[in-house]
Amino acid sequence: MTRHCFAARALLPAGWARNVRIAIDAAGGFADVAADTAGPRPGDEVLPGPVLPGMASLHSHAFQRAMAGMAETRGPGSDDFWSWRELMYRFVARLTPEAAFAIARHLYVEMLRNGYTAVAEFHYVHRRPDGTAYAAPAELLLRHLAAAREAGIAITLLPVLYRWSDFGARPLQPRQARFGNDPAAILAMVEAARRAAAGDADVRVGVAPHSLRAVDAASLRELVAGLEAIDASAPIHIHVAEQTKEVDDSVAASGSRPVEWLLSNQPVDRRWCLVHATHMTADETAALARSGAVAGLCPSTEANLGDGIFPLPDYRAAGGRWGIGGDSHVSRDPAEELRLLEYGQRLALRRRNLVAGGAVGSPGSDAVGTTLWTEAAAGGAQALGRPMGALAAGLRADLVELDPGAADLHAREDDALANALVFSGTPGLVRNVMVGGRWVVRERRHRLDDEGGEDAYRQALRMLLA
Ligand code: NGQ
Ligand code: ZN
Repeated sequence: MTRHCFAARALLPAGWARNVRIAIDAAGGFADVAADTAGPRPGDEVLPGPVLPGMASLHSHAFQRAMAGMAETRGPGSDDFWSWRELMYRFVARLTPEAAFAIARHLYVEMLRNGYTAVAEFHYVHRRPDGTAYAAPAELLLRHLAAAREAGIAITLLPVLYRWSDFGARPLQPRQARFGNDPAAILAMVEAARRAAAGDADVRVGVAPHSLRAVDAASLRELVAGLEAIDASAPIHIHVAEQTKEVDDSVAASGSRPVEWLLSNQPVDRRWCLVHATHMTADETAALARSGAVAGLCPSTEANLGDGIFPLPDYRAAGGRWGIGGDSHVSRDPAEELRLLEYGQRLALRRRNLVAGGAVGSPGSDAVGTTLWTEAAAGGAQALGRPMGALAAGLRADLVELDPGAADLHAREDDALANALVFSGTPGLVRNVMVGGRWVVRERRHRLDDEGGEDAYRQALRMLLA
């Protein structure tokens, strides 16, 4: 049966609209979204607060949530991305399937509360600490599916191919033993995840070659061809050019920069998400934009790890698509990620209001908050391979209603609402969240609040941090 919500104000693909009547079908999709209607009809669920499309987080390593704040003490040398990675490896060595589940479920509920309705889980911890396979090789991957289902967030599962420790097919180091696999093993995980999720409209499965450091050219070709044979439009995500060392090592190994190499050696198109892509030349920036792929920007993690600043104005000017990811989850709030994204550009360029105005696929708005939310939601949807990212017929019914009583939204309309969401710096402006037609957060409450989800997370922390 079709039901209806009535939103006094909603952010539609063409911009903010009033008196929006939203029809939701029995399968959890938007059947119709009509602006400027006469008003709610009897039986409509009235949403007095501003309504926005649900946001996708296009890059997550869920287990890293439990490390947030644990790597902020100066070590013996000069700390950087690579010394952070050593701490992360020590932490991941203790991860159990039960802890992975408890952390992911806790994280996904936190994300929902702030307006994320879907996540791409870039999952590479496949093996036991000693490097042997679990009885079911997709054990840990499928724990994330179970966590997403209990939380009520949509998920795109991306089992990761991690074969080598560096360019030149260097063997894995002992602390990377939990990650290792070959393309056939990853494709078997894709099949296992697809079986576990059969018929579920809120689950998608793709793959992630970890990086050009961790995957050689032949393995990458084999993985992509194998995935295409299973699902020709499935997402493919890869970390690329996050650190200048990777760029230098890539040039030393192949004569090409990482993004340059990918664009000339792989069929990079709209299925692909290049995560970070921080360090690009002007030619790479324009070519990536033309490819139709999504740039996966993770502003809070990139700041935390000292990665650098993505050339977003040039990339957008060339028509580039982009979205946001929580990555190591030092933030779980899309408004905060978007604010940091714009602020990084302001700090680098010493100007203001940089992510605004029209871009490919969006009429654009001069309001930065509206532009950031609209473009990140659309790019995130593409990267997840999930019909979402806008309030529009045919897409999954994912929406976020802000608190109509919040002082920071008071006496504001339209673009000023999105600007307040992103730039007022006030957390907790989200009140209700719907995923695939189901309310998962109501009046800021989640079903698991009363069911001990927090206890399992605390237990995992005690074990991991002991
Ligand atoms: C990861 N994280 O896979 O968790 C990586 C670190 C690596 C980020 N790049 C490991 N932010 O890239 O080798
Ligand atoms: Zn990552």
